[in-house]
Amino acid sequence: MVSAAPIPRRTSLNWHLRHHAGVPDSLRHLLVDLSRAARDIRHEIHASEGGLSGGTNIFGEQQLQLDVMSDQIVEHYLRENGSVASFCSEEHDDVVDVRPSAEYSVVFDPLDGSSLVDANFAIGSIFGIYRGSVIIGRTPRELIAAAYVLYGPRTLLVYSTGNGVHAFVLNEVGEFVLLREHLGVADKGKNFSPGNLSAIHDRPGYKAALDTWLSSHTLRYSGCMVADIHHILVKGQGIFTNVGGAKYPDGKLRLVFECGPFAYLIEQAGGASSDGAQSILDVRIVRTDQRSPIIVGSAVDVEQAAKQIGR
Ligand code: AHM
Ligand code: MG
Repeated sequence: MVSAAPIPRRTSLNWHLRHHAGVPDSLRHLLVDLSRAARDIRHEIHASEGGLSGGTNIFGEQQLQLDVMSDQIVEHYLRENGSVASFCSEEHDDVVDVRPSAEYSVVFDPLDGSSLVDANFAIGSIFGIYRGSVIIGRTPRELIAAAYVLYGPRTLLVYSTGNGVHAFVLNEVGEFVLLREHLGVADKGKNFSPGNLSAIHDRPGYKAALDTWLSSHTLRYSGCMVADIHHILVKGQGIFTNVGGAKYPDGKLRLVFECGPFAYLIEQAGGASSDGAQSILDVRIVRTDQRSPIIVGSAVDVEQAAKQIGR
Protein backbone atom coordinates (compact mmCIF):
# COMPACT_ATOMS: atom_id res chain seq x y z
CA MET A 1 0.00 0.00 0.00
CA VAL A 2 1.29 3.48 -0.84
CA SER A 3 1.33 5.86 2.14
CA ALA A 4 -0.42 9.17 1.47
CA ALA A 5 2.04 11.10 3.63
CA PRO A 6 5.56 9.64 3.66
CA ILE A 7 7.60 10.61 6.74
CA PRO A 8 10.63 12.66 5.60
CA ARG A 9 14.10 11.53 6.70
CA ARG A 10 14.57 14.76 8.67
CA THR A 11 11.51 16.78 9.61
CA SER A 12 11.44 19.88 7.42
CA LEU A 13 9.93 23.20 8.47
CA ASN A 14 7.19 22.67 5.88
CA TRP A 15 6.38 19.21 7.28
CA HIS A 16 6.36 20.50 10.85
CA LEU A 17 4.03 23.37 10.01
CA ARG A 18 1.69 21.00 8.24
CA HIS A 19 1.63 18.05 10.61
CA HIS A 20 2.60 19.47 13.99
CA ALA A 21 1.37 23.07 13.95
CA GLY A 22 -1.57 22.18 11.71
CA VAL A 23 -1.84 25.76 10.45
CA PRO A 24 -3.83 26.72 7.35
CA ASP A 25 -1.92 26.29 4.09
CA SER A 26 -1.75 30.06 3.54
CA LEU A 27 0.04 30.61 6.88
CA ARG A 28 2.33 27.64 6.21
CA HIS A 29 3.27 29.05 2.80
CA LEU A 30 3.94 32.46 4.34
CA LEU A 31 6.24 31.05 7.04
CA VAL A 32 8.06 28.92 4.48
CA ASP A 33 8.51 32.03 2.30
CA LEU A 34 9.95 33.90 5.29
CA SER A 35 12.37 31.01 5.81
CA ARG A 36 13.39 31.35 2.13
CA ALA A 37 14.03 35.05 2.70
CA ALA A 38 16.21 34.11 5.70
CA ARG A 39 18.14 31.59 3.59
CA ASP A 40 18.81 34.35 1.01
CA ILE A 41 19.83 36.83 3.72
CA ARG A 42 22.25 34.24 5.08
CA HIS A 43 23.67 33.90 1.57
CA GLU A 44 24.15 37.70 1.29
CA ILE A 45 25.88 37.78 4.67
CA HIS A 46 28.35 35.19 3.40
CA ALA A 47 28.65 36.24 -0.26
CA SER A 48 28.85 40.03 0.02
CA GLU A 49 31.17 42.33 1.92
CA GLY A 50 28.18 44.44 2.99
CA GLY A 51 28.83 46.17 6.29
CA LEU A 52 32.26 44.61 6.81
CA SER A 53 34.26 47.60 5.66
CA GLY A 54 32.22 50.74 6.19
CA GLY A 55 30.08 50.77 3.04
CA THR A 56 32.72 50.30 0.33
CA ASN A 57 34.19 47.09 -1.09
CA ILE A 58 37.87 46.40 -1.78
CA PHE A 59 37.56 48.28 -5.11
CA GLY A 60 36.27 51.38 -3.28
CA GLU A 61 32.76 50.88 -4.71
CA GLN A 62 29.81 51.91 -2.57
CA GLN A 63 27.90 48.90 -1.25
CA LEU A 64 24.34 48.49 -0.16
CA GLN A 65 24.27 47.95 3.58
CA LEU A 66 23.23 44.44 4.62
CA ASP A 67 20.19 45.69 6.54
CA VAL A 68 18.83 47.43 3.42
CA MET A 69 19.58 44.33 1.31
CA SER A 70 17.87 42.09 3.87
CA ASP A 71 14.80 44.33 3.90
CA GLN A 72 14.55 44.13 0.10
CA ILE A 73 14.84 40.34 0.20
CA VAL A 74 11.98 39.99 2.70
CA GLU A 75 9.84 42.49 0.79
CA HIS A 76 10.36 40.48 -2.41
CA TYR A 77 9.04 37.28 -0.80
CA LEU A 78 6.13 39.08 0.87
CA ARG A 79 5.01 40.61 -2.44
CA GLU A 80 5.39 37.26 -4.22
CA ASN A 81 3.47 35.32 -1.55
CA GLY A 82 -0.07 36.45 -2.38
CA SER A 83 -1.50 36.22 1.17
CA VAL A 84 0.11 39.41 2.46
CA ALA A 85 -2.17 42.42 2.93
CA SER A 86 0.46 44.74 4.40
CA PHE A 87 3.79 44.82 6.14
CA CYS A 88 5.98 47.11 8.15
CA SER A 89 9.65 46.86 8.97
CA GLU A 90 12.39 48.75 10.76
CA GLU A 91 13.52 50.04 7.37
CA HIS A 92 10.14 51.64 6.42
CA ASP A 93 8.55 54.67 8.12
CA ASP A 94 4.98 53.48 7.60
CA VAL A 95 2.85 50.41 7.04
CA VAL A 96 3.17 49.34 3.37
CA ASP A 97 -0.01 48.07 1.68
CA VAL A 98 0.44 45.07 -0.61
CA ARG A 99 -3.01 43.51 -1.21
CA PRO A 100 -5.45 44.96 1.34
CA SER A 101 -7.98 42.12 0.89
CA ALA A 102 -5.36 39.43 1.64
CA GLU A 103 -5.19 37.45 4.87
CA TYR A 104 -2.09 38.52 6.80
CA SER A 105 0.10 41.43 7.86
CA VAL A 106 3.77 40.90 8.57
CA VAL A 107 6.00 42.94 10.88
CA PHE A 108 9.74 42.40 10.74
CA ASP A 109 13.22 43.57 11.62
CA PRO A 110 15.20 42.30 8.61
CA LEU A 111 18.60 42.46 10.27
CA ASP A 112 18.71 42.92 14.01
CA GLY A 113 22.10 43.82 15.42
CA SER A 114 23.30 45.35 12.16
CA SER A 115 25.85 47.47 14.04
CA LEU A 116 27.60 44.17 14.89
CA VAL A 117 28.16 43.13 11.26
CA ASP A 118 31.72 44.50 11.05
CA ALA A 119 32.60 42.70 14.29
CA ASN A 120 31.26 39.46 12.76
CA PHE A 121 29.05 38.82 15.81
CA ALA A 122 25.82 36.84 15.48
CA ILE A 123 22.91 38.81 13.99
CA GLY A 124 19.29 37.93 13.26
CA SER A 125 15.92 38.57 11.61
CA ILE A 126 12.65 38.88 13.55
CA PHE A 127 9.12 38.28 12.17
CA GLY A 128 5.57 38.61 13.49
CA ILE A 129 2.31 37.80 11.69
CA TYR A 130 -1.14 39.30 12.35
CA ARG A 131 -4.43 38.33 10.74
CA GLY A 132 -5.90 41.08 8.54
CA SER A 133 -4.43 44.21 7.00
CA VAL A 134 -4.30 46.42 10.11
CA ILE A 135 -1.25 46.73 12.36
CA ILE A 136 -1.78 50.03 14.21
CA GLY A 137 -4.21 49.61 17.12
CA ARG A 138 -3.40 45.92 17.63
CA THR A 139 -1.54 44.37 20.58
CA PRO A 140 1.14 41.66 20.25
CA ARG A 141 -1.30 39.27 21.98
CA GLU A 142 -3.09 39.20 18.61
CA LEU A 143 -0.01 37.79 16.84
CA ILE A 144 -0.86 34.44 15.25
CA ALA A 145 2.77 33.54 14.64
CA ALA A 146 6.27 34.79 15.36
CA ALA A 147 9.69 33.61 14.32
CA TYR A 148 13.32 34.64 14.35
CA VAL A 149 16.40 33.55 12.49
CA LEU A 150 19.83 33.63 14.09
CA TYR A 151 22.79 33.94 11.70
CA GLY A 152 25.66 32.64 13.81
CA PRO A 153 28.21 29.91 13.18
CA ARG A 154 25.05 28.02 12.16
CA THR A 155 21.78 29.48 10.89
CA LEU A 156 18.82 28.65 13.13
CA LEU A 157 15.11 29.39 12.77
CA VAL A 158 12.74 29.35 15.75
CA TYR A 159 8.97 29.71 15.33
CA SER A 160 5.69 29.47 17.17
CA THR A 161 2.15 29.50 15.87
CA GLY A 162 0.66 29.14 19.37
CA ASN A 163 1.51 25.46 19.82
CA GLY A 164 4.95 25.57 21.44
CA VAL A 165 8.27 26.97 20.28
CA HIS A 166 10.34 24.91 17.85
CA ALA A 167 13.90 25.24 16.53
CA PHE A 168 15.30 24.35 13.09
CA VAL A 169 18.77 24.42 11.56
CA LEU A 170 19.60 25.34 7.95
CA ASN A 171 21.26 22.37 6.26
CA GLU A 172 23.84 22.47 3.48
CA VAL A 173 21.18 22.21 0.75
CA GLY A 174 19.27 25.24 2.02
CA GLU A 175 16.47 23.56 3.94
CA PHE A 176 15.49 24.20 7.56
CA VAL A 177 15.27 20.86 9.41
CA LEU A 178 13.98 20.21 12.92
CA LEU A 179 16.48 20.56 15.75
CA ARG A 180 14.36 20.75 18.94
CA GLU A 181 10.64 20.88 19.69
CA HIS A 182 8.87 22.62 22.58
CA LEU A 183 11.62 24.85 23.93
CA GLY A 184 10.77 25.82 27.51
CA VAL A 185 11.82 28.59 29.91
CA ALA A 186 12.10 27.72 33.63
CA ASP A 187 10.61 30.03 36.26
CA LYS A 188 13.99 30.90 37.76
CA GLY A 189 17.02 32.05 35.75
CA LYS A 190 20.79 31.79 36.16
CA ASN A 191 21.85 34.17 33.35
CA PHE A 192 21.20 37.89 32.84
CA SER A 193 21.38 39.97 29.70
CA PRO A 194 21.09 43.69 30.51
CA GLY A 195 20.60 46.07 27.54
CA ASN A 196 20.66 49.89 27.58
CA LEU A 197 22.82 49.53 30.64
CA SER A 198 23.59 53.25 30.99
CA ALA A 199 19.99 53.57 32.26
CA ILE A 200 21.22 52.33 35.67
CA HIS A 201 22.44 55.90 36.28
CA ASP A 202 18.93 57.31 35.82
CA ARG A 203 16.84 54.50 37.24
CA PRO A 204 17.74 53.28 40.74
CA GLY A 205 15.41 50.27 40.34
CA TYR A 206 17.45 49.05 37.34
CA LYS A 207 20.66 49.50 39.35
CA ALA A 208 19.10 47.50 42.21
CA ALA A 209 18.06 44.69 39.82
CA LEU A 210 21.57 44.66 38.34
CA ASP A 211 23.15 44.46 41.81
CA THR A 212 20.94 41.45 42.57
CA TRP A 213 21.91 39.67 39.36
CA LEU A 214 25.64 40.42 39.81
CA SER A 215 25.64 38.21 42.88
CA SER A 216 23.17 35.55 41.73
CA HIS A 217 23.38 35.32 37.91
CA THR A 218 26.00 34.99 35.16
CA LEU A 219 26.30 37.68 32.45
CA ARG A 220 25.48 36.64 28.89
CA TYR A 221 25.16 39.67 26.62
CA SER A 222 26.14 39.95 22.94
CA GLY A 223 24.36 43.17 21.91
CA CYS A 224 22.07 41.35 19.46
CA MET A 225 18.60 40.82 20.87
CA VAL A 226 18.03 37.74 18.68
CA ALA A 227 21.18 36.04 19.98
CA ASP A 228 20.60 37.12 23.57
CA ILE A 229 17.00 35.90 23.72
CA HIS A 230 17.87 32.74 21.79
CA HIS A 231 20.35 32.02 24.59
CA ILE A 232 17.42 32.10 27.07
CA LEU A 233 15.30 29.75 24.94
CA VAL A 234 18.10 27.28 24.36
CA LYS A 235 19.42 27.24 27.93
CA GLY A 236 15.84 27.17 29.20
CA GLN A 237 16.29 30.07 31.63
CA GLY A 238 17.52 33.65 31.98
CA ILE A 239 16.41 37.26 31.82
CA PHE A 240 16.86 39.94 29.12
CA THR A 241 16.19 43.63 29.71
CA ASN A 242 16.25 46.85 27.73
CA VAL A 243 14.60 49.48 29.90
CA GLY A 244 14.30 53.28 29.77
CA GLY A 245 16.79 55.87 31.00
CA ALA A 246 17.57 59.52 30.21
CA LYS A 247 18.80 58.83 26.65
CA TYR A 248 16.03 56.38 25.65
CA PRO A 249 13.05 57.00 27.97
CA ASP A 250 11.26 53.85 26.75
CA GLY A 251 14.38 51.75 26.15
CA LYS A 252 15.95 51.23 22.71
CA LEU A 253 13.82 48.45 21.31
CA ARG A 254 10.75 48.72 19.07
CA LEU A 255 7.43 47.28 20.18
CA VAL A 256 6.24 46.21 16.72
CA PHE A 257 9.30 44.45 15.27
CA GLU A 258 11.33 43.44 18.30
CA CYS A 259 9.55 43.40 21.69
CA GLY A 260 6.16 42.05 20.47
CA PRO A 261 7.37 38.96 18.55
CA PHE A 262 9.85 38.03 21.30
CA ALA A 263 7.24 38.48 24.08
CA TYR A 264 4.98 36.11 22.10
CA LEU A 265 7.75 33.50 21.71
CA ILE A 266 8.95 33.68 25.33
CA GLU A 267 5.40 33.48 26.74
CA GLN A 268 4.71 30.55 24.40
CA ALA A 269 7.75 28.84 25.93
CA GLY A 270 6.39 29.32 29.48
CA GLY A 271 8.35 32.48 30.31
CA ALA A 272 7.03 35.97 30.98
CA SER A 273 7.33 39.44 29.47
CA SER A 274 6.78 42.87 30.96
CA ASP A 275 7.19 46.54 30.14
CA GLY A 276 7.54 47.12 33.88
CA ALA A 277 3.76 47.31 34.43
CA GLN A 278 2.03 44.79 32.16
CA SER A 279 2.79 41.98 29.74
CA ILE A 280 4.33 43.29 26.50
CA LEU A 281 1.57 41.30 24.79
CA ASP A 282 -0.96 43.86 26.09
CA VAL A 283 0.86 47.03 25.01
CA ARG A 284 -1.14 48.71 22.24
CA ILE A 285 0.65 49.62 19.02
CA VAL A 286 0.08 53.30 18.25
CA ARG A 287 3.03 53.98 15.95
CA THR A 288 5.28 51.73 13.88
CA ASP A 289 8.43 53.22 15.45
CA GLN A 290 7.12 53.01 19.03
CA ARG A 291 9.68 51.88 21.60
CA SER A 292 8.85 49.87 24.71
CA PRO A 293 10.84 48.88 27.77
CA ILE A 294 11.20 45.11 27.79
CA ILE A 295 11.92 42.60 30.57
CA VAL A 296 11.60 38.98 29.32
CA GLY A 297 12.59 35.48 30.32
CA SER A 298 12.16 33.34 33.44
CA ALA A 299 8.80 34.26 35.00
CA VAL A 300 9.93 34.70 38.63
CA ASP A 301 12.92 36.84 37.59
CA VAL A 302 10.74 38.95 35.27
CA GLU A 303 8.17 39.55 38.01
CA GLN A 304 10.85 40.55 40.54
CA ALA A 305 12.65 42.81 38.05
CA ALA A 306 9.42 44.48 36.92
CA LYS A 307 8.64 45.30 40.57
CA GLN A 308 12.13 46.74 41.10
CA ILE A 309 12.37 48.65 37.83
CA GLY A 310 8.76 49.74 37.26
CA ARG A 311 7.47 51.35 34.07
P1 AHM B 1 19.25 47.36 15.64
O1 AHM B 1 17.88 46.82 15.35
O2 AHM B 1 19.45 48.75 15.13
O3 AHM B 1 20.33 46.43 15.24
O4 AHM B 1 19.39 47.57 17.27
C1 AHM B 1 18.81 46.70 18.15
C2 AHM B 1 19.85 46.08 19.03
C3 AHM B 1 19.34 44.83 19.72
O5 AHM B 1 19.62 43.69 18.99
C4 AHM B 1 20.10 44.86 21.02
O6 AHM B 1 19.44 44.16 22.04
C5 AHM B 1 20.21 46.33 21.31
O7 AHM B 1 20.19 46.99 20.06
C6 AHM B 1 21.49 46.65 21.99
O8 AHM B 1 21.30 47.72 22.79
P2 AHM B 1 22.41 48.24 23.84
O9 AHM B 1 23.34 49.06 23.01
O10 AHM B 1 21.63 49.05 24.81
O11 AHM B 1 23.08 47.09 24.47
MG1 MG C 1 16.59 45.57 15.61
